[in-house]
Amino acid sequence: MSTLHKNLSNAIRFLSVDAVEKAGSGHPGMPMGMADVVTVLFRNFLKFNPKNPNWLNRDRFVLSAGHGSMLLYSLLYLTGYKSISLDDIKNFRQLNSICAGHPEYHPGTGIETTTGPLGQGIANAVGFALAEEILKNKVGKEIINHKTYVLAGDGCLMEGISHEALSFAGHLKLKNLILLFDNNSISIDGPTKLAVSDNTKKRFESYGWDYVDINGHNEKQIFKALKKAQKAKRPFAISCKTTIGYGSPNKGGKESSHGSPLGENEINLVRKKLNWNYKPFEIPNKIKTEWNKIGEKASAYAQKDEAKQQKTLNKLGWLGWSLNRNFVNNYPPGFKNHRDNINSSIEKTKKEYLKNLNPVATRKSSEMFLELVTSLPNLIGGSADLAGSNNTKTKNHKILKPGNFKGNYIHYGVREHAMCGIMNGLSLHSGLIPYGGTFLIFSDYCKPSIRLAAMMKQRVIYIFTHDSIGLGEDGPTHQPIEQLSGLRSIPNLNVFRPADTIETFECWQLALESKETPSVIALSRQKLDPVRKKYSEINKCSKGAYELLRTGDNIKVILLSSGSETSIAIDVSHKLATENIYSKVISMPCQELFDKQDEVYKKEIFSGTELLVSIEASKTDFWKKYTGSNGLNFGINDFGKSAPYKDIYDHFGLNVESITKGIKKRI
Ligand SMILES: Cc1ncc(C[n+]2csc(CCOP(=O)(O)OP(=O)(O)O)c2C)c(N)n1
Ligand SMILES: [Mg+2]
Repeated sequence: MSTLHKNLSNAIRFLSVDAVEKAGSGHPGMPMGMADVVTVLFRNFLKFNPKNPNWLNRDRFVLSAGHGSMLLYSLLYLTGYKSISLDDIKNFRQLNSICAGHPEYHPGTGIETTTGPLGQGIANAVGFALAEEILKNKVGKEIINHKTYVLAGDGCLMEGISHEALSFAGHLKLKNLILLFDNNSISIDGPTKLAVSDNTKKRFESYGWDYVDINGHNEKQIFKALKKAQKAKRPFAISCKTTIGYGSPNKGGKESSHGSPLGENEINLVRKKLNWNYKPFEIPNKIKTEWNKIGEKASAYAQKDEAKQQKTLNKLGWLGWSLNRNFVNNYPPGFKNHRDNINSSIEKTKKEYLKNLNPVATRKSSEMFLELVTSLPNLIGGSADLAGSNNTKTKNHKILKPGNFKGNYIHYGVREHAMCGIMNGLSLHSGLIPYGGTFLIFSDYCKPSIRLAAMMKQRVIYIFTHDSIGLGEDGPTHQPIEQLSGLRSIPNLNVFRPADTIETFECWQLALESKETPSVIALSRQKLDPVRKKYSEINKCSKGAYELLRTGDNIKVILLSSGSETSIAIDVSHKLATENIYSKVISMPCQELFDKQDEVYKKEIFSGTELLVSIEASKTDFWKKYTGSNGLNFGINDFGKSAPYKDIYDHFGLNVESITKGIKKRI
């Protein structure tokens, strides 16, 4: 091992050790173990630009083993990113420090994604690699042609999502994806053999990956493996045998170095053993300069590449333009025309629909909408093996195939969790807009990735169909009850549940325009009667809730509802009116948007009477914030039933008769 390599990698080790020590918490073991591997990667292979971290054609580096965050912060600081200073590192894990406990995505900082929940980063990396292939196909390899590296540990590979994502990457032949496995055979509880005895090599090979075993502390072996990976025809895994807490005489190779400070005495011993005679946080100029040179060299290459790209991007019209700007804000003129055409076809279709007013399942309404927007080149659809049920695939879609990335529709297979983790990667890469479908009940299989999309402010759209007991005979295992409440409780996530075709169109439009908030669109399996029968240019769903109907001036009841229950609310309202009990119906397709309205609007919605009633075929708790404890909540607080759907509605008292009776008792 060269002295220079030793010095470079030790700089990462000691910054990590010192930062964890100062913070009084953190994970020194992984950065100490993987310092050699990432030093070779950043020094010899990674294409990155500290001067422009947003450089479109940069290699993506994803730290899936997010607990080793200090490894990433050290690298960014040492190579000259402005986003991380030595003071930031000294503030590791302190309030508002960029050096948070686990890496938190911030555009333009070199932190490509938020990691920490193990395994997520692997799925994100598959999304990055897939985005690279998709965009390369659209704009040419002169503009996009880069690698995605993901560093994953034993924990990431034990997580179920890794199986889904790795298997999918192998299937698609994502040749620019390289996984660095920190194979230290230690996790928190001790040696991994306590819990796992997989043959990792066979596992990867069965997925269709190339796989090599190396000594992760041997500079030459690391170099050789990475060199080989550059030319791979399929995704490439490098299993790096490492020692967790490398350099620590008493804690190296042991779980005790995983997740707590080494302690002053032990750190002194590490300093001796690795021959590092510097104070805490001191990186001698000579070594800092060498790291800086690595950053400078990378920048110089990147700048040349960027200049070359700029010319091509200019020729590519609006797609190139928007790519260059990460798809945000101010679209160029070409795009505006395109969007205007799409928008006018949306309005035309709405008007056509309003002439007939047929009952339509909202999943079908969503398909009608998708047919109109499939030509948006940044929209990438898909489903976890439920394309026909979710109605996510239209006749205008082309399927994306292994090794052929021309399509705009992804068959994710039965891999809900990976689908959502991959969609995060697709979105993060440069602003593609991914949408993916499954049944609402299986949003539980997606939840960790949805939460991260919300945290990272990504425009990911979840099409969750079969959104209630209305799915009928498949029974309680398939009938969502508490799922809407669970999703509504995630910050920065819009949960739309449209009541008919017009609302579905409006909610889809809002989801597409929602640049910093992911959206769930919950859709019915069963046909729904239209509740909006007149054309309106205004997107009424944009305020989250609006008055749909009023049967008289002097109202006694306000009925709040969403989705398939809105037409029940309308019927209840009319029924009550026949007995001179007047009411208004508030359609509430999106609680989150409503909660953002000003007090005047909220007051207007709730004005007129004290008795508020909610009707939704799901858990009732979340509605109580509007109805209060004196209100009435018609919903389901138990698991569903296997039966034809109308019988289940009757069973749970979700019909006009039972609800009217319940309301009358209170008036
Ligand atoms: C989904 C998830 N489960 C549990 C944890 C808590 N956790 C953090 S690190 C870790 C062990 C990881 O082992 P490994 O990947 O081998 O990391 P190493 O100890 O080698 O650094 C666990 C269980 C987590 N971060 N995410
Ligand atoms: Mg480990």
